[in-house]
Amino acid sequence: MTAPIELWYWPTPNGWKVSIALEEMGLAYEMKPVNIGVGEQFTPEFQAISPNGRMPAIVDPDGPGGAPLSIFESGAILQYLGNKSEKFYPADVRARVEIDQWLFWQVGGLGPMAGQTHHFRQYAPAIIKDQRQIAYGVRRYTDETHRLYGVMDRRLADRDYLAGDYSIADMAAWPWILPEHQGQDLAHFPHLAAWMERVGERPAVKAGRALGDEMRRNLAASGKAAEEARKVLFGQRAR
Ligand SMILES: N[C@@H](CCC(=O)N[C@@H](CS)C(=O)NCC(=O)O)C(=O)O
Repeated sequence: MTAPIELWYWPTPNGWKVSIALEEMGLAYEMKPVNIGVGEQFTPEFQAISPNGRMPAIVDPDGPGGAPLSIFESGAILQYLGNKSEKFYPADVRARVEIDQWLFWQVGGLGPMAGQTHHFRQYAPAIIKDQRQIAYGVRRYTDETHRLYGVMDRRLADRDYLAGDYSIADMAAWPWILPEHQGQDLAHFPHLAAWMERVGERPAVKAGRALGDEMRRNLAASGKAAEEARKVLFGQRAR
């Protein structure tokens, strides 16, 4: 029996993409917590796997040729797992290009933009005293997230999934639709709302989304631990 894939993980939207994929593909894995609120992303052990100091990352002890392989960046991980399992990422070039477009749209657009929306709406108010200083950021990223929701809604108007059959593109995007944290109302996006429900009902999505839930801390909360975590996450300069 081969050793399980190591999943270096913390329960956040980027982490959920990979926990959902591993569950969907039925690949054996072992979760290695990376508590990003206390700085575990900066340890030499983790940075040897993920030089950008961000999770998720994986180590497959049974990589190509039987040798171990480590991977950082959620999009690259999803492509690798899709190739390995031969599930949710067909080899046909047209099908694959369709998926890759939406996967890259998520990792280069929806994820970073919605991430900034979270930052300005949820965390910045606890860091910046003068709320006028964050108003532009709130508006800029909330509006951009609104636009991206619209792109997805139009795409899903005549299909059930982003790129043909259910795929790694859906696994990447689903964890990032968090309307209550992003100043959005799904009532304006009926096709996106239906897709959220369709994907969210899948047992593997439920299991991946729940992985390590008990470890999660509300960074927007008051209290010493949340304040310390905000310093770790939002006070970074070159190390
Ligand atoms: N582009 C990366 C983004 C990963 C990312 O930003 N991860 C966040 C959590 S969602 C993280 O590790 N943050 C730690 C930090 O900011 O120090 C990916 O898609 O994997």
